[in-house]
Amino acid sequence: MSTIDLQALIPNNVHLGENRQLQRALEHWQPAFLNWWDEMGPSDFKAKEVYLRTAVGVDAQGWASYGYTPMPDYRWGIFLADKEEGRKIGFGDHMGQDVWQDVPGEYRSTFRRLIVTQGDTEPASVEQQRLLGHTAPSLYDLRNLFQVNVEEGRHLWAMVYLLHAHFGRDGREEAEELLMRHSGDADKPRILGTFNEPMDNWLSFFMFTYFTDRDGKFQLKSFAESAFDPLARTTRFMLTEEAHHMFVGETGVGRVIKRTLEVMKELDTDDKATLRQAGVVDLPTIQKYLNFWFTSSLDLFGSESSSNAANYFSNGIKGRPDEAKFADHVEADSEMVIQVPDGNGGIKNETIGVRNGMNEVTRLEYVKDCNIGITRWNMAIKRAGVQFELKLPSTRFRREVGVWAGVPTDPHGHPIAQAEFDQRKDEWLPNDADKAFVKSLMQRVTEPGKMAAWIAPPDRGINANPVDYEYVKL
Ligand code: BYC
Repeated sequence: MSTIDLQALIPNNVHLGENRQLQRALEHWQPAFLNWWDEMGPSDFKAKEVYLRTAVGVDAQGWASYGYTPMPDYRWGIFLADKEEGRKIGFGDHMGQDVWQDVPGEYRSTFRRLIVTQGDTEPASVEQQRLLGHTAPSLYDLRNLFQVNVEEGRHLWAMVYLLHAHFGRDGREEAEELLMRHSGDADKPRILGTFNEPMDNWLSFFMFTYFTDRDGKFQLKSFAESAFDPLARTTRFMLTEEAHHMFVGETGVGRVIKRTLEVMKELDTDDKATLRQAGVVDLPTIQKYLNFWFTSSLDLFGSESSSNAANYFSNGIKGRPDEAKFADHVEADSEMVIQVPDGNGGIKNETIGVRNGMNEVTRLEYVKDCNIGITRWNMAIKRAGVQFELKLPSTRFRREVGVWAGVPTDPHGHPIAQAEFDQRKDEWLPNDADKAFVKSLMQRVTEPGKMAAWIAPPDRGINANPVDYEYVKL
């Protein structure tokens, strides 16, 4: 097992102390990061003690420690999963060869671009969630928000380490740029669409951690297969932290639904206006938020047919999530069928090479994974005796990237006229009134164990502590 240097200015298990030049470069970037955190991270909670989990190692048994920490003192470090001796490339044209400890020159710019894209999403999400602390529905939720935020900060460190260690001056410049682009900035926005969406309410936060962090899971799993071993090891450890973020999303949405069901039962109604009057989010509105964040996250997988994706796979840069479970790891001539617009308002099948279809393969795995939580939420709705089912919309609905970009369809994926889409979009996606209502519920609750009226308490607290533990000392 690798040794962890926790005393170092930058905690790490990459023997940073043995590479003075790299250490100096990262120590130079560190104040810029802290400055960014100060300006763009969670606003106004700097001095507060938060009950946080901190990564202190990569051993599955005890990789994290829990304790009160003001967020700016969080020990952001560099942790790579342990090296697998003799690891071979598991897919593509270099299959069976030794993995790379450094980036081959011919793939340098591609790796750099992908690492930058991955790195860009991490601080972007912190920026998006910057103001949510002011309207947290409980101290438990406030702590979870901050936990997610500091770990996204650590994931930025993970990518910045790779840029500094393997991409020389270009890498250092890119690392600086990662702190210069900002979510929603008109001049220097974040790279991917979803990460520029505003987020002013906790229902969106829970949908984001359920759907968008899950894209993170699948992209990280694809990198965990990479022939570039330091990238594979970094992302494998990031996945350990990522699981909690999706837990926050799944249980968060589940608790909103639970509370709505309680009030539906109490008042014996499913009338939207009555439920809103009673201060809970009606189920059709939850469906609209789901539609929005799911479809936005679908775009993050890129186009259904992509020569970029084919190159990543052929060259061993990015595999499929859980590559080992596929029968053919080369897919030299294999084909698959995707659905594309036929140009006349219909849908047609198109056969493409599997290599070109890698984004779609990964997207379909993602959709399956998304459905697991939907099934659980629907079970709770059914148990409450309510006739309503949440559903994932079609992967053709409201797309802005890929073959369905800009093609109007209904949530079932049936192509419709633009005029019909424009007329009906308020039925399918949060409209101004929905947004104003959800926002109006966002009132801060700070007494330990108390919850805002629109959300049920969690089943249990963090790290075996009770739900009414003082998770943030305000
Ligand atoms: N918005 O050939 P295509 C996470 C661009 S989330 C704007 O289909 P490709 C996290 C694309 O960049 C995981 N632009 O793309 C979650 C390309 O531009 P260039 C983040 C987009 O390369 C929550 C062009 O369109 N990680 O970790 O096959 C909280 C042509 O597209 C979008 C990664 O994304 C979009 N949605 O695949 C915190 C992994 N989609 O190069 C963190 C790294 C595509 O022609 N990124 N474009 O200028 C990748 O692997 C690939 O870049 C993509 C796109 C899968 C995103």
